[in-house]
Amino acid sequence: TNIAAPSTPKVFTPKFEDYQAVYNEIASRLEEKDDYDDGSYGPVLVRLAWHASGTYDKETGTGGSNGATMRFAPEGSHGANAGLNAARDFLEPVKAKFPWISYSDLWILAGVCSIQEMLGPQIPYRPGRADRDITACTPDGRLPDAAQGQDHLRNIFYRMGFNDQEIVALSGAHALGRCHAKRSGYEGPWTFSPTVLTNDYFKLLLNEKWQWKKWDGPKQYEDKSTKSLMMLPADYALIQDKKFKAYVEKYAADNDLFFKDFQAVIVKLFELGVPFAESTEKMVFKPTSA
Ligand code: ZEM
Repeated sequence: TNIAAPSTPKVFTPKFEDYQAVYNEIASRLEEKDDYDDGSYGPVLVRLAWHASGTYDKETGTGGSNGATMRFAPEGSHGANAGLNAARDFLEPVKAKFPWISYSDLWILAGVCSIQEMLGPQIPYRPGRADRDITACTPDGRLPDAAQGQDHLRNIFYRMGFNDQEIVALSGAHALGRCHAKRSGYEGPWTFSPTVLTNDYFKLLLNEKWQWKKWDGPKQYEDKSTKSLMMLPADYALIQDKKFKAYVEKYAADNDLFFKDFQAVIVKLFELGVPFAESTEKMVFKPTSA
């Protein structure tokens, strides 16, 4: 008689193709749901990935994208995260279709996908983030305050481990998306093409004349000629500070340099505090336009 050997339970180990399938699903939802904002959920998905990562503190090793702790009320209801439920809700059906991926990996993959689909540089991706519980929520105040200037930016971004050049390169993400009065109090987009990643943020910051917007909202700048674009005090600080301004000038003059430096710094941001296994493969996803 045959005695069957006890069968080993099958553990699903996702491979590159599986992550590419998640990428493709996010990309097709981006295309399909084009009635949101300026025609894309891409910018708010980039903001979700940034706010998940930007809580990192290099001294204590706390915060960062490993954990997806913004799912829980203490962190989800921090003022800085207002409105990001739109991005999290957008991704729920993707999570339901691919339940093996952690929220933490999914949010970062959505940021990577959005940047590529909005014609930015290719962003190499490594999976390996695990969701953590409510006790891993970070305290309020770790993300930058738009009302403040260069000293504050340095305090916040040095805490994550970034230098001046990296602060400026990261800020170029404001080529994308807009401010929503109901979320942050601020209003309007930074560029005329908020669903395409370009170095226009730097060009406009340098070349437009900026004046205080006359309104009863928080202090923000508007461009003098069309009054349809905006800059936050924290954006304007990048041309008030000599060291920052030198990088703004470089990126305004050279989109390839901006893309190269943005790619490097966004990978660093997305991987802050993530304990990858040494063997973790770097994946480069195929954009849908390629
Ligand atoms: Zn933002 N950002 N950000 N940012 N951000 C907003 C929107 C977006 C700051 C900030 O206060 C704000 C980085 C850095 C900094 C994006 C990406 C990145 C908004 C508007 C504010 C107020 C929110 C709203 O009302 O919806 C400050 C002070 C920063 C310090 C430098 C970095 C770094 C980013 C990515 C790498 C993006 C894509 C948006 C647009 C979101 C959307 O919904 O359109």
